[in-house]
Amino acid sequence: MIKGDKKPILPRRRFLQAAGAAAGGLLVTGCDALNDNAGVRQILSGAEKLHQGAQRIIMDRNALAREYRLADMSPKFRMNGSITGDTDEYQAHLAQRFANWKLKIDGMVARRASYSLAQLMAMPSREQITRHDCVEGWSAIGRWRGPQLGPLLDRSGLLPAARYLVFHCADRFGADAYYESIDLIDAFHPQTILAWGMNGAMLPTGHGAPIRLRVERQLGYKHAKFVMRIEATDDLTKFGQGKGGYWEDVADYAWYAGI
Ligand SMILES: Nc1nc2c(c(=O)[nH]1)N[C@H]1C(S)=C(S)[C@@H](COP(=O)(O)O)O[C@H]1N2
Ligand SMILES: [Mo]
Repeated sequence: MIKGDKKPILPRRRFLQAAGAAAGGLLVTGCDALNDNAGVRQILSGAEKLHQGAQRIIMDRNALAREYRLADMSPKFRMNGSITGDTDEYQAHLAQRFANWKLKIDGMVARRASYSLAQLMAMPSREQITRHDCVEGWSAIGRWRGPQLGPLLDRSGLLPAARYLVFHCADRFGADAYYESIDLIDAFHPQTILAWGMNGAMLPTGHGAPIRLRVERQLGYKHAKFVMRIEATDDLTKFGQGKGGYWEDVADYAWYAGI
C-alpha cells in the first residue's frame, strides 16, 4: 500500500470473515426454525445424504490404490495387446534405444514441452507395487517407477479450459492408432506416473517402452503403452471415433474404468 493511502475501515479478508459469520448466523437461525417442521427436517437430511454421496465419490477418486510388498510380486507379468510400437518413427527410436526420442506435451497448455528419456529418468520418481487388472480376466502385481504426471503438467501450465489428457501411442490396430485419455483427477492422482522402469529394470519393449502410463485406479486398457505424446484438450470427440480411447471406440469399453 502506498504511504498516505487511506486504510479501508475493515481489511478485505476481515470484511469477508465478518460477512461470512453474519450469513452463517442467519442460516443457523433459519434452519433451527425450519427444523421444527418434520417434513422440512426430512428434506434437509435427504439433501445432506446427497451431499455426503457426492463427497464420497470425490474422496474415492483421490484415494490411493493398494500398494503391495516386494514379496507379493507376480513371478511373471504377462504382456498384453501390442508388444511393440509399429510406426517407422518408433522402430527407429527403438533401434537407437530411445537415445533421440522425446515425449511431447502439448495441446491446451501454456508451454509446450518435450522431454528426453534421460530427462524423465533424472526427475524425482515414484515407485509403486500395484496390481494390474485386465478386463480380459487376469491380474498381475508389478513394480513401476517414473515421474508423477502432475508436476509435469504443472510445468506446462494447463489452460483453464483443459479437461482431459489424450495419450498418443506408437502402435496401431490396422489403421487405428492406440490412444487413451483420462480426466484431470486421475492426471493429478499421486499414483499416476509415466513409468520408465518396471520390476527394478528399464521398462521392457513389450510392456510399453520407453514409457507407459500407470493410472492405478483404473483397468489395464487405460494404462497406455508406447506413449509418444500427451495432448491436453477440452473435447474427446475430436479423437479417434470420439469415445476417448481405442477400446472405447471399437469395443464399447467404458471410458471410466474405475477399480
Ligand atoms: N499402446 C497400447 N497400450 C496398451 C495396450 C495396447 O495394446 N497398446 N493394451 C492395454 C491392455 S488391454 C492392457 S491389459 C495393458 C497390458 O500391459 P502389459 O503388456 O504391460 O501387461 O496395456 C494396455 N495398454
Ligand atoms: Mo487389458
